[in-house]
Amino acid sequence: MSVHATAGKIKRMEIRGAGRIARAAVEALRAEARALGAGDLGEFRRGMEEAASLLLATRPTAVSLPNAVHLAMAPLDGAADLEAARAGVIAAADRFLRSSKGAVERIGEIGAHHIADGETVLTHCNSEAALSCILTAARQGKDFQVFATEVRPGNQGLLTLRTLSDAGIPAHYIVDSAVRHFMHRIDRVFVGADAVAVNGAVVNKIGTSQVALAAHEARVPFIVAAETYKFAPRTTLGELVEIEEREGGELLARAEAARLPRVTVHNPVFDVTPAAYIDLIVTEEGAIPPSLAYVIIREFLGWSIEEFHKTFQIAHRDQG
Ligand code: RUB
Repeated sequence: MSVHATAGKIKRMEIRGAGRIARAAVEALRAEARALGAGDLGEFRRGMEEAASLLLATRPTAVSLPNAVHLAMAPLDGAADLEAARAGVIAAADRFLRSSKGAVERIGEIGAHHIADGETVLTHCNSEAALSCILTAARQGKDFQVFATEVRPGNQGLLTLRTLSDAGIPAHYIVDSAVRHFMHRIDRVFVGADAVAVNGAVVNKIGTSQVALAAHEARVPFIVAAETYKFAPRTTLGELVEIEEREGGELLARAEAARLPRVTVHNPVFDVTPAAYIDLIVTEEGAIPPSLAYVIIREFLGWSIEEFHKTFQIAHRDQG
C-alpha cells in the first residue's frame, strides 16, 4: 500500500493498535523505497524523509511509530549510493516486520505463564500483545475466562471479543465503568501499551489508568504486554508522550452538540498509568518491573541522543 493510503488509514483508525500502526508504516516505507524513482542518493533521501514525515504525522501517541520509522530509515545514514540506500531500507524494513511478529509471539509465551487454569482475566481495549498472552494460554489448554471492556468511544472491545470468541475462550462484555464492580471476580489484568516512559509509566487506551486503580485497590496484579519498541527513548530527555485528542464528534453527534453551545467535549484517547500501579511489563526480552524501563530503552533500543533529535526533526518538519 502507498504511503498516502497507509497514512490515511492510520489517521482514520482503519489501521490501529500500536504494533499494527508501526508495521503498516514500515511496510509503506518499504514500498516507497522500492518504487521511488530518484536520480541520486540525495533525491532518494528527500523522498523517503517526506514519506516518513507523512506517516509520523498521522497519530501522535504510539511511540512504536517513530521507533519503527527510525529503524527502517537508519540505513540512509552512511549509505554509499542510491541503490545501497534503497536495499538498506528494504532490508531494515524486512527485519523490523519479522522481529515485530516474533516479539508478539514471544510476549505471548512469557505472559501465558501468568494465566492459570480456572482464572479470570480482564483486558481493556484491543491489544495484540495482551491478546497474544491470552491466546497462548488458551492454546496451552488452560481453562479460563476473560472480561473485555467496551472501550468508549471506539468500541475496540468488540474486536477483542471477536478474537476471544474465534478462539473459543469464554468471555464477558462490560461497559468501561463496570470495571470496579466486577474487579472482585478478576485474578489478573492484561493490557497493551502505546508507550512506556523511562519512569515506567504506561500510556494506553483511555480508561486504562482507571482499570489499574481499581486493580490496585483490589490487589489484582496488573500486567502490561509491550514490545521493546513501545518504550519511548525521548522520555529520557524529559519529553512527555503526547496524548492524542480526537474529534468531539466521536462522543457527541454534531446535531446534539449544536444544541449545547456552552458544552466543551473532551476526547483524549489515551491516558497514563503510573508505574506504582503496574506489577509487570512483559517484553519479548523478558518480564520486567516498570522500574527497569530505562534498561530497555538503553539496551534494546540503544539510541543516541542525536538520533532521537533527528527523527523528531523529520516528524515535525512539515508542521512548522
Ligand atoms: C489501541 C491501544 C492498544 C495499544 C497496544 O488504541 O490502546 O492497547 O495500542 O496495542 P487505538 P498492540 O485503538 O486508539 O489505536 O498490543 O496491538 O500494539
